[in-house]
Amino acid sequence: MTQTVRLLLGDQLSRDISSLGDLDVERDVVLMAEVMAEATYVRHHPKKIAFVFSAMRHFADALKAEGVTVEYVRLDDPDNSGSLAGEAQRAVARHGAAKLAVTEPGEWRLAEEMAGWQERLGLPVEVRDDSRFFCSRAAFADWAEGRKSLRMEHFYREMRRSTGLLMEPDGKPVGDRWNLDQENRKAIPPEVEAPPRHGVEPDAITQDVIDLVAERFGHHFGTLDGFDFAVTADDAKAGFEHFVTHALPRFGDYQDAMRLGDPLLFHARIGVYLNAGLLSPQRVCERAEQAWREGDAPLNAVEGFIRQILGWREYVRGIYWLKMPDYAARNALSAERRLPEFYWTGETDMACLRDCVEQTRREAYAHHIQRLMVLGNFALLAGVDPAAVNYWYMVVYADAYEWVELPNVHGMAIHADGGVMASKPYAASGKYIDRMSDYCKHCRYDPKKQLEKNACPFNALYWRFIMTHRETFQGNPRMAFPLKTLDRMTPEKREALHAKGDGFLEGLSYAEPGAW
Ligand code: FAD
Ligand code: DLZ
Ligand code: SF4
Repeated sequence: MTQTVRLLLGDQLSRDISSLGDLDVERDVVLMAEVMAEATYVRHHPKKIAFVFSAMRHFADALKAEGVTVEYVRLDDPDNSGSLAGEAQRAVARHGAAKLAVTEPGEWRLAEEMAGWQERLGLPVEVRDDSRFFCSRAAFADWAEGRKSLRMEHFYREMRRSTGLLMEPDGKPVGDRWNLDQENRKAIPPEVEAPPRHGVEPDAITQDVIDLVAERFGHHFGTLDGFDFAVTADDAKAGFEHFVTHALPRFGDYQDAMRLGDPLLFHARIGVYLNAGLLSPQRVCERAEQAWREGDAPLNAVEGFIRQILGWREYVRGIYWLKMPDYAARNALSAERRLPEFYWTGETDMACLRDCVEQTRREAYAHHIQRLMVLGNFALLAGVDPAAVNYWYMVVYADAYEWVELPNVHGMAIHADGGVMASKPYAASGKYIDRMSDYCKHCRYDPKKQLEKNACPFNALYWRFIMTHRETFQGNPRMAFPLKTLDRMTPEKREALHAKGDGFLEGLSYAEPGAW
């Protein structure tokens, strides 16, 4: 008799995951299932679905090669029940299992559902901690306990201390500074070429999956053309090594830079692998530190990179589990507008937004500053309903899982959490985008103009945003400068900027909720 059915989810593709910890190769069955419920709870980008299914199939084959009994249910299996619960139910019945073991899922909706499985399936269901993170949910809750503000920087220092990453033996940070962010804000000169990109040609398994996804999910936002994600741990590792050699040395300098038609610049494109379990955050950080210790990359690059993973990634997960489910329902700035249609079509004459949307459709990828300061900034300034913004981000990126998407969007980008994550909104005018990119050179608008016909829409929208929320921001020292600048404007100028912002928003087309 089968002892334990071990359910492995599509983002749990790590050999050392807790659900496989005490695997009995003779008696246990590992269950993996491609199900409609997970492929459609939002209409994910087809490249994300293809990545997940292909990575699942490769992982299952690797387990089988070890002698593990794997029950793999394909999406087009005629008996597929369509949901994880249904597949778990079928598998325990088929094998007469004594227990179901699973590592906790990364999303609240599934964790809630699993809480009822024991009763539904009529056997013990053991939900284990996900130990792939540096910081457990309980340790984060301990850190947060009693604190007035939960700033990433404080958390990050604790994590540096507890892991010893980039630390001197005497407990000081290497280089005597915790954070070199000031050195990570350079614009990228036109003569600096981005390194060649690492990609993997689809093999037969991936090609099969691409065909399946094209048939079933081809109508979702995004294209499958040019699929080049790694789908095995070895290839993801090779992709990361490629980054360490070619991009890490200048990752710090150009972390915030953007360039039209250049999706990656010096970024790693490893979020998709880390979140699915193909890469380990610990090993990635250790490897980056090694590159610095061996003189292959400067400290501003390596500290900046490690901060993203050891700091931001762990911190957003902690916030998510600490604050859910109320967090998702917050709408601190009372934003209620529908999502502009161009987020789906790319049809806008704003060059920055057009490039970011088109790239997102093509790649299921955009780097941080594109997500935050172009796409997110516009949604913030326009006052788009947080639910619509979060839905969009969950759909379009291959690395999107709610535990990491929600705090980044809701908290960082659109300030819907009222300041849990960020002490001020990341609102910016066209000036910021002009400084950090070459987008404005390709745009019919002028980032230096405010009220003229060809004035960059971000400018009026920025001031309209500050005016709309002035009472909320009054007394926030980090908003003192824009509020003072606003006060120095003549009432006529304020009125004209407000009206220009209104007029621009009135002229946009908006997506019907549910249309995508
Ligand atoms: P790099 O710039 O090369 O950074 C390396 C790694 O650091 C990333 O792979 C990622 O694991 C980690 N990292 C960097 N910034 C963050 C961050 N703010 N939060 C968590 N991890 C971070 N990341 C996701 O994984 N999934 C999402 O759905 C997601 N949605 C986002 C939405 C918005 C509005 C914003 C502002 C950020 C979002 N991020 C998300 C964080 C970040 O933008 C992506 O992790 C990053 O762009 C992935 O590309 P990369 O691997 O090339 O990252
Ligand atoms: C993202 C995803 C997709 C598209 N499909 C599946 C699937 O068919 N089967 C599965 O086990 N997991 C899938 N996943 C990943 C899950 O959505 C993910 O485990 C949850 O969102 C929790 O993070
Ligand atoms: Fe974007 Fe404004 Fe620059 Fe055009 S001018 S690319 S809209 S920031």
